[in-house]
Amino acid sequence: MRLDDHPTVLKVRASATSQEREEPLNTTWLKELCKKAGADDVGFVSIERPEIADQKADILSILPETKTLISIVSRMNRDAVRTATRSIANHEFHETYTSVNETARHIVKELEAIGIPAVNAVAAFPMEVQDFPGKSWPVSHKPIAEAAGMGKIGFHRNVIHPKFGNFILLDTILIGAAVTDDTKPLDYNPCVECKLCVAACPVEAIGPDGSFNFSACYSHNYREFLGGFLDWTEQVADAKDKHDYREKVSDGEVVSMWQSLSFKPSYKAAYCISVCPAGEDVISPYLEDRVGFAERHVKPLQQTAETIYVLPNSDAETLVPSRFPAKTVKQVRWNVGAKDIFSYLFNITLTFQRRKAGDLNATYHLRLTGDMPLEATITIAQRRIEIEFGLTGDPDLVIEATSEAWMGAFEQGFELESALKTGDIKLEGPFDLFHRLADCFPTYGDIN
Ligand code: B12
Ligand code: SF4
Repeated sequence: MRLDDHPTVLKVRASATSQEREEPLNTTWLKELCKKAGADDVGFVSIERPEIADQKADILSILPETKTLISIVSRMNRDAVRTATRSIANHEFHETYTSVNETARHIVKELEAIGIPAVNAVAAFPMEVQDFPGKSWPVSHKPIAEAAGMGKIGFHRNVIHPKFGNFILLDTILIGAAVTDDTKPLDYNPCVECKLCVAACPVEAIGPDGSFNFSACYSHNYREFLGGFLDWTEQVADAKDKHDYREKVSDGEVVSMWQSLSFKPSYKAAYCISVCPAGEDVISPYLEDRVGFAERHVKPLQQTAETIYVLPNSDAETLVPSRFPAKTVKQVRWNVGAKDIFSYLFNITLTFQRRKAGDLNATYHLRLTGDMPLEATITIAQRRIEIEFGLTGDPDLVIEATSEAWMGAFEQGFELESALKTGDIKLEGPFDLFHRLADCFPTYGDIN
């Protein structure tokens, strides 16, 4: 049969709805469509906007026709997210993830029906995790939401909506059409810098100076997600017998893992979101009685008796027993392994421990030799770390090392003296600064 005579071709050609559409799409109409589909708020960002330039290539690899991004906001029920009964809070997170994805799918269907290419970039999991620990999220919703005027990133690094506060989850739809009007970013940040998020986080992932300790949040809050699951399977594999296993993992932990695998994974905390008073709909009780607000919403979380997962020699390990006597710490392994020296250097920014850095103020020149030669400058000052490629500024210590020796330098059992003897590491400057640098990180490697 000739293609021109095929029933599909004949039907399409005879059809009046030959998928013609007017472009640019009218944003009043599009906003109405999104709200009808269930979005609580919505904004539009052109693919050409500078705020999202670093994401453009990733976005076009998902949908090459993309011209506009629709940022979708879905509200969570506040008291469910706030309660110290975290199974209820977790249910609220998961139900909202499901509903924001359903809203986005519905919008995509409507757009596809009128001939507009569209893809829901998905609110959370599933992600591209097969490349773990590489970047697994196809699209970063937070910067898109900020560009679309849906809110601003607050002290705790979550987007705070001007009205709904941080009790929202985000999603992005990529569409192959231009729109009449882009929405503009907010001209203020709804975060009131009360630092209740700092007070509530059991692992101080949000530093009082606004820094974010990725490894602290990831090791505790995400115990029953990616890396924590790898660690748990290794505990099973390494156990000599059931008694040995029971010593390492409590029945409650096993059952909790079962629940996460059977239903949806449980966040261990997410307390930063629970306690945030920002946003027009949220802030009144805080304005009326700040102490009372903290008693009601922060204290119950601080006083919850629970296991807190920490990396060996991390800030959290030291901090939890003194700040939260009701909580018990348990060491876990850092398993966001690095495949090459670039990801290794990035990895150390994720595991930097600000309190352990203390008053260290030093510039390190790192010269890596061998298969993966590289030069980098590491600066530690005011409890923050910065890494730049190339050698800049006056170094306090020059470290020359083979890439392998350098990658092993923070592992359990590393001995500087032997590395200096073999010549795998050479230092120019006070040796003490090498130890001070290593002390800024938790101990990587196996837990005894
Ligand atoms: C990666 C991720 C995380 C990471 C990093 C968090 C972070 N601050 O970025 C971890 C696992 C720690 C995490 C925790 C949580 N997350 Co989260 N997370 C994401 C994800 C997938 C991407 C975030 C992102 O864009 N990061 C890049 C830039 C924009 O953020 P950044 O702060 O500058 O970067 C930090 C990290 O991302 C990290 N990083 C950057 N690049 C890379 C690359 C690699 C390989 C690695 C390992 C790390 C890493 O280093 C940076 C410095 O700390 C998004 C979903 C999505 N697809 O967008 C949800 C998202 C940001 N998470 C969300 C939520 C709710 C949470 C939690 C409350 C847990 C929960 N119940 O869901 C906690 C809150 C922790 C906090 N205070 O930030 C919501 C936030 C909603 C809002 N109102 O803003 C999002 C948007 C999901 C959604 N669909 O709504 N999350
Ligand atoms: S709890 Fe306070 S400091 Fe933290 S994000 Fe919310 S408003 Fe900002």
